[in-house]
Amino acid sequence: MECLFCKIVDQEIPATIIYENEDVMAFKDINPEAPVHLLVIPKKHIPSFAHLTQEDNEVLMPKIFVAIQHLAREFELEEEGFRVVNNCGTNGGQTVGHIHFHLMGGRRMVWPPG
Ligand code: IU
Repeated sequence: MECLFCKIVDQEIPATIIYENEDVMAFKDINPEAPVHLLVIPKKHIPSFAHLTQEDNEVLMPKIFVAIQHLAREFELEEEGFRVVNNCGTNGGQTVGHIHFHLMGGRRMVWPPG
């Protein structure tokens, strides 16, 4: 198995895991671009947003968004705001082929992203 994030899920390579339930995991981005920079992923291997099935959309994605909301609260990001990012595919700038959502906060973001 070559997927780095699957290896993090299986704890074969280290990560600072912040949150975990049966379906979802969140860990600190190894190269943070904001004071809070977490990656929220499904444990199931899905290569990108473009690969989500209808069942993923109905069953898994709500769990991802509940986890993001929980983490935004836990890291006290709600009052000042935060950003949730999914990079999909080559043009989206995706570099790891396991769908992930960046939860970033603690500084003022700029728009548009590069
Ligand atoms: P992207 O959306 O695919 O570009 O984001 C991948 C992120 O994964 C990026 O911010 C990396 O810093 C991060 N990351 C990580 O946290 N741990 C790793 O072992 C690897 C990448 I490889």
